[in-house]
Amino acid sequence: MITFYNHLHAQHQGKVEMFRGALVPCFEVPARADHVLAELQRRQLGTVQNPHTFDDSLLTSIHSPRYLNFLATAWDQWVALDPAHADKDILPSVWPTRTFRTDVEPDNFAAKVGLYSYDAGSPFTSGTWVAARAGAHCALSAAQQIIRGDRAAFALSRPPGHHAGMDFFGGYCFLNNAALAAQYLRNAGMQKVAVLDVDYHHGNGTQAIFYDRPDVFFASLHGDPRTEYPFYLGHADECGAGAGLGANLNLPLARGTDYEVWSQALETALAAISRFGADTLVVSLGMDTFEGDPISGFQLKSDDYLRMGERLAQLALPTLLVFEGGYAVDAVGRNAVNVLEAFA
Ligand code: SP5
Ligand code: ZN
Repeated sequence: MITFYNHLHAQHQGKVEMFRGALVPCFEVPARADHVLAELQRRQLGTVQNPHTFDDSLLTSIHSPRYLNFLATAWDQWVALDPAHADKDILPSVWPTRTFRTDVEPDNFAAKVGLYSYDAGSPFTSGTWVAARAGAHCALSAAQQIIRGDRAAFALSRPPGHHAGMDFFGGYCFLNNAALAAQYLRNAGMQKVAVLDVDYHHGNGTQAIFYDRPDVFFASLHGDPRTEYPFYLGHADECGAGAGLGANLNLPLARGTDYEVWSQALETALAAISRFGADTLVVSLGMDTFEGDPISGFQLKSDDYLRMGERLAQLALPTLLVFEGGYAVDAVGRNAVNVLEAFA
């Protein structure tokens, strides 16, 4: 399986995120992707390439022009406010919640940051736009590889993507790589694309992007949002809307879930994907379901990822895997490559 590796990922390097009233070191660190790359190379699992470049206009297939403009200019606006900002991360501190307007873009920079975000855990840094854009290009390159006839492709990138919406960042995500890939596949002639999100956290961005569409099925296994991030989406009664009714499936699971229970939910998701009649599969491959993950609550073991990879391969669909979360840095390479090796 070919891997498109985001060679610019380390340019996104947040320092701190907000947690319980304090700024704590980021969990989403460059070493995550470095370890996956090293393990891929150690096991010699196919070629690794830098992404192809794509026109920025492809990003507007998913994201709004004003959001993309914000991402592209945010760092310069931040440093223009005060040169001393150059060694500080951008974090939002004010948001337009219910009853506020979001149609008027404010001039004030802090207000813009809040307009385009939903949490204080996702620092925007000097290289965030460059890294996120190259990451989107990894996902698009992998989609192109599928269209060219490959059975599978892997987009190895950070920052991750599945929490990013049409016009907002959050959950360490800025551009929705899986959604961009799914839309690329649709534009290139695939008729029914299924996105299977196995990250510990619900893929709220991906769900929202495709919620009213019948052509992209979204299925997610995740920690129950009553207790787990991102809290405000991901419940079992979210089934899609309008023409997309029936094309969204959420399988929230309790903290402490192990592979025996998790894999039963996987069977439910795979059966729904089959009934949908998917011709292509995009997997949001988060590794934060691991028992050793520092911010998550499932109990999957390293060997379980071999079983996961085998099971995904049995669907016999062209499959694009996109790296998402996973914060047990020392294990993330082993676990991710277990999925890929068993799949191949
Ligand atoms: C892509 C992805 O996995 N994003 C996850 C974003 C989670 N952000 C909230 C993290 C809360 C951290 N809690 C720290 C608990 C320490 N015991
Ligand atoms: Zn996650």
